[in-house]
Amino acid sequence: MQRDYKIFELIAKENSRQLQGIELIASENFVSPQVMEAAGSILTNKYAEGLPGKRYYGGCEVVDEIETLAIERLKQLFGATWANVQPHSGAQANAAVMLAVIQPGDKILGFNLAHGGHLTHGSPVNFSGKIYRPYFYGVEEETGLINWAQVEEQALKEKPKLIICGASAYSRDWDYKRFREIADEVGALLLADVSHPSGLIARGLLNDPLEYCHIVTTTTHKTLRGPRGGVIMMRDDFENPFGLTTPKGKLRMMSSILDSGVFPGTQGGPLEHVIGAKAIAFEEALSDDYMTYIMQVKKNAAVMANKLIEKGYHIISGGTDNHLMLIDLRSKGVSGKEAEAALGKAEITVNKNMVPFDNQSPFIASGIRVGTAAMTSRGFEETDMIRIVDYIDEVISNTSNEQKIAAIKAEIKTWVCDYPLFK
Ligand code: DSN
Repeated sequence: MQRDYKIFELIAKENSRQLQGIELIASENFVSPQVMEAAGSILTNKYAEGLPGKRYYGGCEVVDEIETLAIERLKQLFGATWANVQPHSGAQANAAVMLAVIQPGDKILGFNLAHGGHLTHGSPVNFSGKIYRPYFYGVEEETGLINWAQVEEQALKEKPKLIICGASAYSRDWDYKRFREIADEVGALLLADVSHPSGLIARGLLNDPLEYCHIVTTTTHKTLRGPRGGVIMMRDDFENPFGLTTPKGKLRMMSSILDSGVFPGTQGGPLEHVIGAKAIAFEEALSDDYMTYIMQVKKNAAVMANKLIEKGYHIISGGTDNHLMLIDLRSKGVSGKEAEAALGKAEITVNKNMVPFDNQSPFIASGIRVGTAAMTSRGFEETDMIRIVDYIDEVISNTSNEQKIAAIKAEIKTWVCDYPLFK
């Protein structure tokens, strides 16, 4: 077979891009070489529909061992008693949960996308908003913190079947206990999607969603630093409240219903090469090295937020408890789109992001979201965060000064190329 030089040239080009730039997209990270090795392995050749020990294809003995290890390691990492490691992504994990626990037309209550929520929490352009009836809570305009009065009011008024907590752009910790009290009051199931902060949660740096939420989903590639993918977990399995029975007439357990939500509900064959890579990432996340890493992620984010505030930037909610922050640029007279483009020219990669109560469209947006998980994997520490903020500020204060931005890009390239992608 002829080598596909075109694609490998492009991969090399992307490698240089990653190496030469400052990666601040809060949902990205750099994985270890062994995670990449497993993800690029011959496991991709295997079909394994079903679950370990219960497959629809022969020859699954080895992948059964791999998938079982992934499940066991994930359970250990989060103190879960049940897990499914097959979702191809966080969106797929949420789709599987919703398919399993609610019916088309049922009401759901999630965090408003425009305030930092996620598409799969009920956005009208997503399956979750098309198949189900979405209602939302947001943050308070003044504080940028969860608007509890709105959560309670919406829950009591609409009596949703499912309440979702978790976000894509919220820098504070979540009070899962309070959400559970509200869910219990209205008879809703509670799902936490902790895709962003799951690495911090796993190592006890943030509240534990599994203590109060019926079901927890997360991606595996953000702070958890694994391959791209998703998982679903529970700490306490329970009999389904919908009256679904086994062939023997017993109420089915939620674990079995959630497993069916993944396969055959929303997915076909699991990606065993990715599951192998997930297993490695979970073991890494249990290590002392990862503990040092994730503590540094949090410290770096706090330093970055403080330095930005010192320079006159408005951080939504006034700071961060996790790895990310949402910067409102309205006071700087620059849109999120302009900031993203100008920073991009300097090889500082961020994403424009709507801020709560934004008066711009999502394509323009008034803010940017930044996170520290990726650069911390490259070995960046507090002083490096201060230098990054200085660069961000220089670019944002000079968005149309091409010469200045080119000089910053050159400086950044010389600086960051000394750091490997994964330290
Ligand atoms: N795209 C992810 C993020 O950036 O948060 C969520 O799906």
